[in-house]
Amino acid sequence: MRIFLLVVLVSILPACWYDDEAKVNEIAIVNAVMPAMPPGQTMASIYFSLENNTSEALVVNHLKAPISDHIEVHRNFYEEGMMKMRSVSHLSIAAGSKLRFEPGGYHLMVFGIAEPLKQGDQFPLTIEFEGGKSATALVEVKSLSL
Ligand SMILES: [Cu+2]
Repeated sequence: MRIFLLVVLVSILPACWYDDEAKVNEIAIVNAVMPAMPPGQTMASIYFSLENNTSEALVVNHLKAPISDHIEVHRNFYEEGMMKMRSVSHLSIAAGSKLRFEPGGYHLMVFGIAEPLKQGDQFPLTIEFEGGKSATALVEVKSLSL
């Protein structure tokens, strides 16, 4: 009888672990990086992939990081041959899709950074969505030439 119970437990446990992992990855912020900042600079961009593995569209509601209380979604565009950027007030990520935040496209813009961040620095980024869901990941500061 004891042996039988043990066998049952061992076969159930891996299934539970797998379930937990699937829940953690419902919404994922992948490969989040910020270019290292030159002295005197107070704003910077953040790039990453945002994966929506839920069955509903996600609408970005609020962006949080301890380095700033002012973070916006931006998008680059061309106008008269010049690369410009504008603030995006409504951003929706379709169910089961992935959105890349990358140079020349969508990015997060962080304002009012007190101390320029250096290569190797890290900080947490939280994206809150309408309806109460959220995702958090560590942003790594890297020397990137973009
Ligand atoms: Cu920008």
